[in-house]
Amino acid sequence: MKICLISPASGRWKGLGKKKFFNGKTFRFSQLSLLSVAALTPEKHELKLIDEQIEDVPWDEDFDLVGITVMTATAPRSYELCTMFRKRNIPVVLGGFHPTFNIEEAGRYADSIVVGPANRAWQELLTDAENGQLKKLYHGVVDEKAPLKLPKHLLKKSGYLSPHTTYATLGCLNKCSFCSITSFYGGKRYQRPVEHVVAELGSFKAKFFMFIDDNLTQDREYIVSLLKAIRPLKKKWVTQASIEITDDDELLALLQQSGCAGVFVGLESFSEDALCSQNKTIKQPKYYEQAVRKFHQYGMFVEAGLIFGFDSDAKDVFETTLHILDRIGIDVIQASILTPLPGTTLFNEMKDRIVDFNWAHYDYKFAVFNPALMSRDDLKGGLEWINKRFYSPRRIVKRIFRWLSFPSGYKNMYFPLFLNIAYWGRQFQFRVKGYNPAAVKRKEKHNKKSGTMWDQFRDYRKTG
Ligand code: B12
Ligand code: SF4
Repeated sequence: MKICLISPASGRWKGLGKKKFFNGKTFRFSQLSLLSVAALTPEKHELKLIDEQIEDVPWDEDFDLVGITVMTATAPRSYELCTMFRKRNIPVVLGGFHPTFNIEEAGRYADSIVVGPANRAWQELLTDAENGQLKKLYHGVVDEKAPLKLPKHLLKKSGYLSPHTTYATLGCLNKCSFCSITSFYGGKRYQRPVEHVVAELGSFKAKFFMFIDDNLTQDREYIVSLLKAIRPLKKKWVTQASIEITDDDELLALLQQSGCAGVFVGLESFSEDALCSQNKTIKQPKYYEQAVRKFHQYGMFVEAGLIFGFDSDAKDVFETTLHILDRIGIDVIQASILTPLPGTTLFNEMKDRIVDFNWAHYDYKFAVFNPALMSRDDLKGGLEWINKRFYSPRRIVKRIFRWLSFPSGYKNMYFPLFLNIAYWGRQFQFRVKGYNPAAVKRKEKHNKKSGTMWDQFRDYRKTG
């Protein structure tokens, strides 16, 4: 069969990679979802892999089967593609997080749905498709013992920061209520044999790679043996990690020696109330400064994941957060709006407060529910404001000088510098403006007291 696997994109993401400047290459670092599906495909089939952020869907080609990977934010575009392909009598299969949690909805658009991982399900589905007997639903399983032999030649490599991404573990044992991982992996965590990971890393031609693991460091015994095994490869890499590891100097030293240049840490908020409301109290915010210092001491930059829109977040949360970020020395941020993704505990808790069910808005940049202490516009405006302020050229320069003052700062300087410029470019390219809702409130108060010139003029006219 001739099979086309598609990673869809819509709105400003579609074709973003074709732009000359700030084309989002930095953020397009993994296609493991589709590459993993491709790797499970017997060689007798012909495969094409399309990433809509970099290339167009080849409408003039004939395919026997189309497979689409779907996140909630890309669901509307995926359904559009389903309709267009099915008009041409080409059967379409949907897989990934969104169809897994929305079987009925996805089933209205596609011929088949793969729930969970592709392993086993995809091979069975292909046999059924060849026999013209596609079933509506397939359930997959994780196979952590299978070596990853990913057909990376299918990628348009120039469109990615690095085609060298991999994982050592899948899933996470924590239960943060806004996160889809716990439900997707049934609260379990899977670990690949260390020797498989090392063999795969050894095959990477480039020095730099990325672990996409959600919580790489959760099992100490495993991570220690993995780090010791990858140390001789002399690679440079980044990953997501939990802040609690900053209590473990031996582990931090091993991370540094094995080439870890930086970590993405989900700090989420500096409010303890907010973290408690989401089952996320791994470390209290008062320890964040000390933790960041520890990462820096071991030569790792810190990208903080931040979420806004918790019920305890008032209008001043953006300026307060910016102030703390400057003070504690965070190098990079990824700021998001609290988003109740289907399949999460948060979604069930918030169902009645959601006012926007357009899935395309579930990309962490829109307020899809009514926040408790501000308006939806304030939440969106505040998020854009903090992004713009944090990535202002003045702050970037300051951060880079601070970074250079660290003992071996110049060695890994490339990473925070590159990320800061990339994020600045994104705000610039998407014409992000935003506003500080707290400042607007202050201004309103001030205006009420003294009255604006227009108010005075109007009053004057009224009273003659
Ligand atoms: C790397 C990554 C990205 C990369 C690349 C994504 C990619 N397609 O390769 C980038 C940076 C682009 C990205 C962007 C976003 N991401 Co992201 N991302 C991830 C991450 C960390 C790893 C994905 C991965 O490679 N996993 C490893 C592979 C092997 O597993 P997999 O993707 O689940 O694929 C398996 C199955 O799902 C299934 N499958 C998947 N697709 C298909 C298709 C077919 C046809 C079949 C048969 C099977 C199948 O088979 C695969 C093999 O077993 C995940 C977290 C995670 N652990 O999955 C979040 C995650 C997928 N991202 C998420 C989100 C929300 C986003 C964003 C919307 C927001 C953001 N800021 O992160 C944007 C989307 C922007 C847009 N509009 O397009 C959420 C999705 C939740 C949801 N319900 O949609 C996740 C789960 C993170 C989380 N903790 O909640 N992401
Ligand atoms: S947010 Fe991070 S720590 Fe929490 S469940 Fe998801 S992956 Fe685990």
